[in-house]
Formats: sequence, C-alpha cells, structure tokens
Amino acid sequence: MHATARAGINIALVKYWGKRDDAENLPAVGSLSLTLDSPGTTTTVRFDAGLPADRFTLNGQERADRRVFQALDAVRAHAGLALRAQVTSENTVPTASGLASSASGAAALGLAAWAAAGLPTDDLAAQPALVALVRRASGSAPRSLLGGLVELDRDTTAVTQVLAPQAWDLRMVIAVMTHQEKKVKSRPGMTLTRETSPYYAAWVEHHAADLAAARAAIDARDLDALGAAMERSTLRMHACMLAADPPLRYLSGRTLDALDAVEALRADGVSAWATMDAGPHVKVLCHAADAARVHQALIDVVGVSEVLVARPGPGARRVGG
Ligand code: 2P0
Repeated sequence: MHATARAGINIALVKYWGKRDDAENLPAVGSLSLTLDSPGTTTTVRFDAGLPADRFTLNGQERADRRVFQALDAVRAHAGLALRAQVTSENTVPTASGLASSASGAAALGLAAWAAAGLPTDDLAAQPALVALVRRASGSAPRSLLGGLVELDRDTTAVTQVLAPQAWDLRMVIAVMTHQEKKVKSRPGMTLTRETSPYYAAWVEHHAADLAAARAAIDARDLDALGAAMERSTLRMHACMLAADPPLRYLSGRTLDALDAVEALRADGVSAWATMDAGPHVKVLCHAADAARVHQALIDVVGVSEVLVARPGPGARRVGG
C-alpha cells in the first residue's frame, strides 16, 4: 500500500487571496494559474500496519505538520482505512518563501495518499473528495492537480484545465530574491486582510472581471492582454494587503527594481509580464523565444539571487511503480 506522486508548483495569473469559509478553506474569489514542469515536490506515502502513528519527513527532516496528518485522515475516511502512514517528501522549491511550495506539496501528498489507499487516479479533477482534501491543505494546491493553464471556480471549487501545457509555448521566468521564510504565512495574512483592509471588498468585487479578461486573452492566445490582466490582478491583491492594519507587505525594493526591468523589456518590444505572490519574488510570463532575454534582464537586477526558467508542465502524476 504505497505510491509516489510528483507535482509542479503553479503560479496564479489571476490571484486567490481571501476565504469565504475558514474551516473548509473555501476561497472568496476564483483563480487562474499556470502549472510548471519544475520546481516541484515528489512524495511517497506508505500505509503500514507496523506504524503506531503517522510520520512525515520533508527533505530528510522529520516534521509534525498538522495539515499533512489531516490530509491522511481524509484519505483514510474516504477509503475506510485505519492504517497509519509514513510520508516522505522531497521539495525542490525554496520552502515557505512565497514560491508556492505548499501547492506542489499538498497536490503531491494528496495524490500519493489517494493512490496508496487504492483509490482511482485516472481523472483527478473528477474526484471531489481528493480536490477538497488537497484544498484544505492549501487553497492554491488543487490547481497543481492539473497541467497547463487551470481555473479554480469560486462557487463549485472545481478545477478545470483551460489550456493544455503544450498548447501555448510560454515560459515563466522566476527571479528568486531570498531563501528566507516569509514573515507572515498566507493563512493569517488572508485573515488580516479580510478583517482590516478597507480595500478587501473592492478586491473581491472586481476579481471576476480580471478572470474574464484572462480567459478571453487565453482563448485568443493574446499574451499582451493576458499579461495586462495578470499584472492588474497581482497589483490589486498587493494594494489590498498593503492597506491592511498592520500593513502586510511582501514586496521588497528588489521586487520593484525587477518590475522596472520588466517595463524596460516591454518598452523594447518584448511581451513580458510580472506577477508576485506572498513573497518578494518576481515571476515573469513571456513567449519561449524571449525567455533568454528576460532571464538576462532579471539576472542584471541587483540583489536577485537566482533566476529559473520554467515551462508549462503536467498535472500531478504517479511516478515509479
Ligand atoms: C495564489 N497565494 O493564488 C495566491 C496568490 C499567494 C498569493 O494561494 O491558506 O498556501 O492554504 O489556502 O494556497 C497562497 O496560499 O493558502 C496563495 P491557503 P495557500 O496562488
């Protein structure tokens, strides 16, 4: 009773920030993302009659992570299973620094546990119990169950593939600003924003229009229009966070320098568009043919520690036997 699964991180082009139900982790807004081929997480789950308790190891270190154990409980309840599990995870994403490590982690864990329990894994989006347990672990993680461009619907919380990874030759160029963990995790950050930011209602109200614009741009394969919707979404989200009390600021000076570099690329005729999550890193969406130029422009930004070029990737999948 064991299985190994791999999932890539996903970067939201139209952001999720805020919940309408904390216990079930239901989002207040929808979202639309690109799943990447790497970095990501590979996780093995082994249900074992000899284990007295669940155990979780991340990059060789034992951790007591409540969300991991809750996900295992949900799989056990669904499969009618009582066995405890050993969970072993390898993460190639800088953990908890705003680079979406929780999304690939929760998707890989959910699928590995689901498969190890003998549950069906042919069409992941068609398994609402799997999508829900992955969502409770991390609200953005159901998007990593599918590949390419993926939408998470606010009302149904279902995930759908909008465009397969090979259908549009895009790149996400990631400027890593720090390997430090972020000061405020997403969950308390979302609560603070909802409870104190006077801009929160406006963020929620205008969100559907950004989603619709992004969907239309994808249909037309119009990167300029998609990029404009994407930058609107991230900057509106950060404006809403900055207006919280106390202010929630994930962006650094280097973030703004990277945004200047992206604007300069556009002035030079390169279709390059930036997005930032709950951290200072800048992720730039561009055509594959422009990736080398975008990479160089970001390396030239003072203080950028590392620049990765990622391709659209597949959804979470089983690996090995
Ligand atoms: C996103 N983020 O759409 C947004 C943009 C960060 C900024 O989803 O509380 O770990 O577990 O639902 O999924 C970050 O957080 O949050 C996130 P929870 P999650 O990608």
